[in-house]
Amino acid sequence: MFDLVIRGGMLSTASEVFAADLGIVGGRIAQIGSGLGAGAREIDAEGKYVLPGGIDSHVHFAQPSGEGIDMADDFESGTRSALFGGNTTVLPFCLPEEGQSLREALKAYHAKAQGQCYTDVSFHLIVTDPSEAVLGQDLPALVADGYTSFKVFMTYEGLRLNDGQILATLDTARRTGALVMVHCENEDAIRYLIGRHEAEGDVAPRAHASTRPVAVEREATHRALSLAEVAEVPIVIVHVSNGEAMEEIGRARARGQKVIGETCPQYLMLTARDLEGMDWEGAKFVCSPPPRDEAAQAACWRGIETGVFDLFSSDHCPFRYADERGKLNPRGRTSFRHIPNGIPGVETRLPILFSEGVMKGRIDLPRFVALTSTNHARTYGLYPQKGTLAIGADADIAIWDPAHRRTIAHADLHDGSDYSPYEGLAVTGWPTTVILGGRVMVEDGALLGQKGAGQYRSRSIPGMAGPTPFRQETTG
Ligand code: DUC
Ligand code: ZN
Ligand code: ZN
Ligand code: ZN
Repeated sequence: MFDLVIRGGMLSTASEVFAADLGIVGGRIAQIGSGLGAGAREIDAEGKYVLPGGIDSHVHFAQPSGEGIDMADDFESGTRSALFGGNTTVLPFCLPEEGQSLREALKAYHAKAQGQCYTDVSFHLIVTDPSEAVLGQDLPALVADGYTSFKVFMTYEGLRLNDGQILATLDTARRTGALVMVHCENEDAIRYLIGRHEAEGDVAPRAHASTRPVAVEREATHRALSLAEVAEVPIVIVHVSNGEAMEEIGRARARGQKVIGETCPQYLMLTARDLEGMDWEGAKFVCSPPPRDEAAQAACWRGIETGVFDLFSSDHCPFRYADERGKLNPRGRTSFRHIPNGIPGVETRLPILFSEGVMKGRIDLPRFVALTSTNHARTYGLYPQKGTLAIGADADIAIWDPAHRRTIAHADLHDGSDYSPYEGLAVTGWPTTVILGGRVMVEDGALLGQKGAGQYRSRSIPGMAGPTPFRQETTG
């Protein structure tokens, strides 16, 4: 007897689509096949797709964002929104505050997440202080404890690392097997452009995009890839926004480098013109890198189709729009430079790619599953426990109704922000039932699960569990 049987659905993994029933026992997938025996509970999935739960490996929840600014989501609202968008695991960032060690910061993030989550959670570590003690002792100990990925920034005062610091961090990754994600934008070039625009009185949100042009991202992408080549480590280039940065990734791969590329919904669906809205409304679309133009969108779609991108993540980084402590903070009203960077999107990531990608015939269902779940698990050390439908894997499942049509409206979403950048977008297909570890959390769009059902998950060394390890054993 199964605890739960999902009957009559069309299953998809990252490699194949097939009709089958799926039986769950003890929170794990116990059997996949036709005519399975009875379950204590049964779900009729006739006419539906049964997919591995989405894994969003790039989200920001409850992250301190500077004086007077609040992030709109804590772990409760952020994971609830993720869940309703078909996700069962999210990977937010742990950002140490001034003077805090990574270990102390993690303690604080665990405390914020404890008992609050609707999805499983794991943390990336943002490295802001690559001192000898951090690189030599703290990080290796944290990797051994299952925090196996770091993020480094090439932009933002207070976060950015210089090339030597990035190399030193990459070297720690080389020694420990951790994986480094890089935010690629040239801070000095941005500073220069901000100075020019402000001197001309060009301070509206649109100037955010003008001061972070493609060249700034392309150069930093090239530099990050070169540093990874020198350090002989794989690297993740996060939130790639345009074709020129993609070409850098292609060239590095042609040289034999292992590069994981990530893009996000904003680079497929938005352009810099969205930053031009009346009365500072463009602030709603301020994120970094900024959305670009139609040619960049088309390039990113090509990257989704052809494999330049392995990961499609939301980069959910929510601030409230009509809020003194959000996008419309008093200083942000004086210059785009003070508008917090980031937009919400954890709930709309999967429906947008399903509708615009799968339903419009740009990608097939296995590619959708790879981009939204399997590759995230493989890349960050959660596979094969997560990211696939296989016997023994966690029963983390999203049941998609491909006939469900809706127009995205923030009023229907579950995050803590007060707008969606995709308001008014018509989509076809929605994950109407979501199952976490065998528990039905959302059914036909209604919340059944309890907060706290989502657990912290430690991770193994990235890439090692997949069929193609990132680092081959070298002989001599
Ligand atoms: N980088 C991110 O990854 N997210 C939001 C803002 C940023 O610059
Ligand atoms: Zn970033
Ligand atoms: Zn200008
Ligand atoms: Zn981000």
